[in-house]
Amino acid sequence: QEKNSDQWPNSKTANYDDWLKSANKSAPNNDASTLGWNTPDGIHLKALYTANDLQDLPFTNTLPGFEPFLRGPQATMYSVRPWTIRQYAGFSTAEESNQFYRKSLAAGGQGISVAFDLPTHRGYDSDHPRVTGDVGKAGVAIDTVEDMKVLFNQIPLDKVSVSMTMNGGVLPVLAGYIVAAEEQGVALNALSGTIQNDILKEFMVRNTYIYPPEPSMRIIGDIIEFTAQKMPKFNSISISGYHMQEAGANQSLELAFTLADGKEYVKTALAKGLDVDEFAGRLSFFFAIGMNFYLEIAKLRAARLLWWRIMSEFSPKNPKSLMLRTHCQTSGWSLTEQDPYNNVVRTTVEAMAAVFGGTQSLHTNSFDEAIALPTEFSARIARNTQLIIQEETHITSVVDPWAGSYMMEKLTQEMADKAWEIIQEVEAMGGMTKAVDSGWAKLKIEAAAAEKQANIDSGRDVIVGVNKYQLTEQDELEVREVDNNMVRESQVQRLQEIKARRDSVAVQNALSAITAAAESGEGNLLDLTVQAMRLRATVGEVSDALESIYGRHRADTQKVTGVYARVYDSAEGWEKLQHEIGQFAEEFGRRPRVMIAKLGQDGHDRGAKVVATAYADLGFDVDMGVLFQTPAECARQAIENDVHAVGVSTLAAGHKTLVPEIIAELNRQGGGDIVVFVGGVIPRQDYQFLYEAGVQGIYGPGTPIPASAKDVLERIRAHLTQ
Ligand code: 2CP
Repeated sequence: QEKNSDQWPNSKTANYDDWLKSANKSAPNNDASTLGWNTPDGIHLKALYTANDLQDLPFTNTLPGFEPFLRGPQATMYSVRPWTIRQYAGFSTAEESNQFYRKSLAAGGQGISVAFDLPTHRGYDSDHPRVTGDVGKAGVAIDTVEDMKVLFNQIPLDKVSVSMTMNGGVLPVLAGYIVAAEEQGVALNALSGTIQNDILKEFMVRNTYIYPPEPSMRIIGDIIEFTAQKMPKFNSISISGYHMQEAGANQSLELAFTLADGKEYVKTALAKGLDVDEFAGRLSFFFAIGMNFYLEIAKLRAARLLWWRIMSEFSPKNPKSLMLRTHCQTSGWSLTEQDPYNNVVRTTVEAMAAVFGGTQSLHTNSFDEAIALPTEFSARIARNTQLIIQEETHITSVVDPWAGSYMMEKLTQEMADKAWEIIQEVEAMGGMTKAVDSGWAKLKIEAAAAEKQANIDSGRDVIVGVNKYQLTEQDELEVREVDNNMVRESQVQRLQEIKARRDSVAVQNALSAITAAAESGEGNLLDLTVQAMRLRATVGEVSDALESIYGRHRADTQKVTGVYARVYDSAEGWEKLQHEIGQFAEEFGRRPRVMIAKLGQDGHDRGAKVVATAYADLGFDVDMGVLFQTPAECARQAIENDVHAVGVSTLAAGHKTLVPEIIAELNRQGGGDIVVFVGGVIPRQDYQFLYEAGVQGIYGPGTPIPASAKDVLERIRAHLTQ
């Protein structure tokens, strides 16, 4: 008998056991229960999720714009207003960066995000002798309000929101922006934007701190107080996990440490006597979005859930105090130097994860960022990636589209639980300041980084074009180069003119008031800095005024051991290389000794730390250079420690100035026999220049560490036997 074609046929129902039986047939070892992926967080991402996975989950039926905000801080999210396209940029002089911002706003950018150069981050004026290789390199050089005014020329600061990535040098930079706005005729309470102002992660991973932790926390408290009272539309902090993931942290570690940092800042502001609702609604966050697509979406959903949980403890009355709002940036670490157009695809996938996770603001990386600063072309593709998602795909029409997915709901809760465990561990230590101070948090991230690198070097984690499907030949890529000397000269000239024009006595008095407030603990440091910057004090002078009381923080150089070897040592060649190092020791009476150094103000030390760990695991004697060394200081340490080789890790484009200088210093101080090699972000166009300067080996991103180690060993040997 024919069935009624208007009705669906009955479906035979299957249960999970039926599925397992069937799946086992095609699964390796006939065991489908292990299919999927064990994430570095210790979560098992299963091959199949079912309705059973939703049982017992407490938050699968909530709504966006309402507690616990898992589904988003706004009721309508992107269906009314998509996230802000906010591309982080800045290089060379204020004039050049201003041109770049204006073009980018005209072409669809929706907010500004300023990258400052490393001297500004570390509180040095452009004429300081420690920063010759760094001025204008990885961001724009700012010395005074005059630079700030040029930076924002013809950009209406009452309309365009401005994010500034600044931590160590936060007082003079934020004050400079405030005064520039004032002189544009914009009232303080009309300013909207965000200052990064997150010092705890600087001590863990980013390293652009100036003062030790305690006074640094006071500065943050003063900024939160000032902005809460006078700049109601300004986000006083961007509590950042981004750099933790960039430094190697897995998603749950990034999430946990970031939220624990957030809690610490809340406590700092409360200790100043502020009411939680006065400031909590203007705390914002910043996460990295890497290639673990599902985990990243889950991470953002879990972040909102956990922040609501944490903030509930402080009993705020305004729901905004419970909401996590965040900026995201696609992962710079996931970009490859090899076959770089693949990076457009990576960035697109990551951008989609950020959007599915419900970010408020997004930076998409340019495909050439593993090599140099973005060109206009690569910056356009990066911006258009977001515009295409916003305006062509209709992804924005639906709020939290992954809600209700068996997998996504389960994963969100698992991510929240994993991070919560770590947060509890931090609490047991007495909070994040203590966890950071003891070095524990940093080592946790470094261990994760070493493990990740070993997984890549041994081929377990695939990176297309790097450890699989490599190109035999690669076309040269056009890169942007900054003429560092030109920028420095023009900055120095402007500094001299300003110093000649200003009322030096008034400036000196304003600086003394800052020093006095630092010493007494009284007064608001941002308020006092605004007064000094109005009078044309410089970034360096304000920093010195504070440093005279606070001192400069020096990081210790502990490193993890054994982690790289544990993951890698099953792979081919490991034992052979260890054996060769043993032979070297027998032959020359000691192990090969290398110093891994960072020069100038480049504090990105993930690569340096991972290499140091792996080399030590292989059997080298390894010394770590002190961060922020000048070439002369580095050469002295290398000679005193009697190393065979110095490896310079460079990520901030200072190599063409600093590497020839270290070689010259080694020669000058009697260490001409020390082999110099270089690793990090170096455009291929610069290789010949470095070889001619005397560099013996260059190991770009993606070089397996054992391969570089073998090469270094051979070069040392050749040197000793020549
Ligand atoms: C948004 N709004 C809405 C809706 N969506 N109102 C009603 N319905 C909606 N659906 C409102 C918001 O409430 C807000 O108004 C306004 O629109 C703007 O939206 P927003 O979501 O606050 O976006 P935003 O102004 O872009 O702010 C986003 C963040 C902010 C995350 C809160 O902190 C930010 O822009 N951060 C960027 C940080 C950054 O760029 N960092 C650069 C890192 P109200 O404000 O009136 O509520 S560079 C990193 C490098 C790597 C480094 O560090 O070295």
